[in-house]
Amino acid sequence: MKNNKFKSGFVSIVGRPNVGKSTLLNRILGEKIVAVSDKPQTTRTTIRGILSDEESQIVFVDTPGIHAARSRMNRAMVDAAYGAISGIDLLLLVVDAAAPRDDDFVRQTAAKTGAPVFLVLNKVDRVEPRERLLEMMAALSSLHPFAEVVPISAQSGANVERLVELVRGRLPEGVPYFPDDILTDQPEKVVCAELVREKVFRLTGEEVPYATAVVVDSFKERENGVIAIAATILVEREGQKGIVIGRKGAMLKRIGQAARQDIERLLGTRVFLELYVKVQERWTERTAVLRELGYE
Ligand SMILES: Nc1nc2c(ncn2[C@@H]2O[C@H](COP(=O)(O)OP(=O)(O)OP(=O)(O)O)[C@@H](O)[C@H]2O)c(=O)[nH]1
Ligand SMILES: [Mg+2]
Repeated sequence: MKNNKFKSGFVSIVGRPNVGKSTLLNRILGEKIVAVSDKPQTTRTTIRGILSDEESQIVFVDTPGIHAARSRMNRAMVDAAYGAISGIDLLLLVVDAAAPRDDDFVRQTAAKTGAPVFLVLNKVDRVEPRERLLEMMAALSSLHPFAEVVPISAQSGANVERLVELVRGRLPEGVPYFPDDILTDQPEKVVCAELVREKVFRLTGEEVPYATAVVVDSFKERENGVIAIAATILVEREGQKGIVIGRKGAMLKRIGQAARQDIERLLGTRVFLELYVKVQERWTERTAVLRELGYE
């Protein structure tokens, strides 16, 4: 018989845009449930990813990158990230080890929580030589009494298991918050919408991703086990609609194919995905739409 008591807790993942927070969550869970792209501000809402085993349940909270927000939607994103800093058991403050240091941000963000803070240096695969990484760890360590300073590569997975071990070691005793067989508290529909949105982020250029939202209109399991999903890609202008559809529908087809593959992997079944594109002017500034999309 085990004499260890069950442990559980909430662990928020925060940091600047594009440092690899969502990549880390997907890596920890071993499944892709949140959107990742090489463009900043990919994540728009807080999303919980749940890691359960016999002795513990860790509820990781992925958050939008903290930045100087101007638009209404971006302000809501940053508010959501700050909202995830309090009332938690542990904070993972992620920095890009290959980017210039951002000491004020690190110091101020770490000071905002009452919880212990792990400083996570991500993208160490891009830091050469090793001495540089050690120097950086030493310099950053002096900014806050961090409970741990952990270098990782979310992309390759290097040291991520070790990070999870350290997180587990910090959890208080407690009961599981969620059933042990779910990866996220988001409905499947919402995860699927995110995976479609990710493809728009990845496959289209500069302006379009930021003008895009995705809503799953229907999600039905057919008798043959195939899941039929219909989703609408919202954009702000006609020109953007043209880009998303592409020449003879080529772009929409690529988006659909890539999204379907991810969704099939996640759901473990064949998927029939139908995509529509709709212009909704200035939706990123409209409260009602932002609410409906869960961004505000
Ligand atoms: N080389 C390298 N790239 C990484 C690593 N982790 C993430 N990336 C890349 O960094 C980019 C941003 O990753 P995301 O996970 O979307 O970053 P994020 O912090 O969630 O970004 P926002 O949601 O915009 O705040 C993507 O192109 C990733 O593939 C890593 O360990 N090494
Ligand atoms: Mg993200």
